[in-house]
Amino acid sequence: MKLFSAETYKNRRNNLKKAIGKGQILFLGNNEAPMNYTDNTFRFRQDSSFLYYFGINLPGLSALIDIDHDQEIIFGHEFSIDDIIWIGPHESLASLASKVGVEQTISPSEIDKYIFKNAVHFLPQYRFDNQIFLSELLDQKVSELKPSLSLIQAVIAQRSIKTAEEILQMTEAVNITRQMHITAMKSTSAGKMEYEVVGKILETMHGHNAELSYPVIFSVNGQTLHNHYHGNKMHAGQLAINDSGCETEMGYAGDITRTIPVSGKFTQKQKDIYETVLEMEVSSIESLKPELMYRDVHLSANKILLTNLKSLGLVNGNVDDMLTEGVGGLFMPHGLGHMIGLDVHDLEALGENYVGYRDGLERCTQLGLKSLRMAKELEAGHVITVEPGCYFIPELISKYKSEGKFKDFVNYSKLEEYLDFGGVRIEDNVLITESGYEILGEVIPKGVEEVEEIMK
Ligand SMILES: [Mn+2]
Repeated sequence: MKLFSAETYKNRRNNLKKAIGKGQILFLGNNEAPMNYTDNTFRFRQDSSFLYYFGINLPGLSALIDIDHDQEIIFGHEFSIDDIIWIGPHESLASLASKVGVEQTISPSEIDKYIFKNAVHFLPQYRFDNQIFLSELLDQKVSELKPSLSLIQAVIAQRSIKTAEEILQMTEAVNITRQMHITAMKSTSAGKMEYEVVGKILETMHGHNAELSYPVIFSVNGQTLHNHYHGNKMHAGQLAINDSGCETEMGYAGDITRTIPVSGKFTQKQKDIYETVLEMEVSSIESLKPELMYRDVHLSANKILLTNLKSLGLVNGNVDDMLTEGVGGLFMPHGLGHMIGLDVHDLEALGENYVGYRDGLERCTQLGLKSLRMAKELEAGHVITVEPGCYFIPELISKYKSEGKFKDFVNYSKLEEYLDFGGVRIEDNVLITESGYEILGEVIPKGVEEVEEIMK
């Protein structure tokens, strides 16, 4: 099992203890999740906060930091001979625990002897089995469990700032993801099925001992933002969106999107939209630096979108007025990006608004802005995705047209020509540095000529 040094985990826990001050902190690791019956399970994925503070990538664990008694305990079973018969010999839990700087391992059945029900901080639980476990442990109804706000905030503050060893992991994730994207570019052609390309993407990924950080989005219907259907035959003249990324053995994620022409060559009409999105992406990235509010970057990207759509005759009017009205949401109904780290949408299990918003910065309800997961000021050490897009969603266009929405701005008759266009999205993962930014990983082709060259 790949682990950072014991010092890394100890330092992380010590910083957390300082932030929380007193009481106890309980972290629940994940359990195996049954797929169709108990013994047939989904791929095991450890909880990211558990990984961050305790590193051990095994099911059935929980861990206690008792600040008042200066004690750290990992609760879990040692492997029995029955386990070993089925899964083979394993390093003992006690030995793994000592590698992450924890000297005490205790059977889970003892946990209630160590927990002070009124002094224990815990995070929001997204898995039902852990909700039930906590409910029974603390004698509270599931609906009445109260996660600790101070713990949520402390964990977010800590995990948001990536250290050099984490950046190495994330760079590795992006570099494998890059190979997945180059494979997709090389294996896409007219007449093939989408799933054939998805198969190649997965083959490349598994060949690097990586796993998906989220389900692959590969589709000629890119206007559907999270399209996991891969059953279409691809035709010349279509665009395919490939939004796929992997996580390393240690759980750090990459999240990259490229949009490619099925035929290997962009048409002029596709280029117009593609280069608009590319301009949004590049200019957003180039503006990144600490203290910049990410919501402003989202809005600047929208401004480029509206300016270019205006020159294509798809919208008319004053661009700033359109920005205020939220016209951009019709074409880009999602946010510019999100934090990324051990989770592909990093830390969202703790509450999206705690991650991307702050006191005095409320989430806007306009289409587009309402899906902006990261709005607050950037800090050195943040890693975020920059992923502008432009989509033509027939159902949304026809709804807005029939409601007369944005009728002073949107040229609905010209939009008729784009109803079968699909969509374009381009995404990179970017580290905020003291002096600006750094795109993680080796360059992944995104210029029109570069993409066409690879697809030749
Ligand atoms: Mn993303």
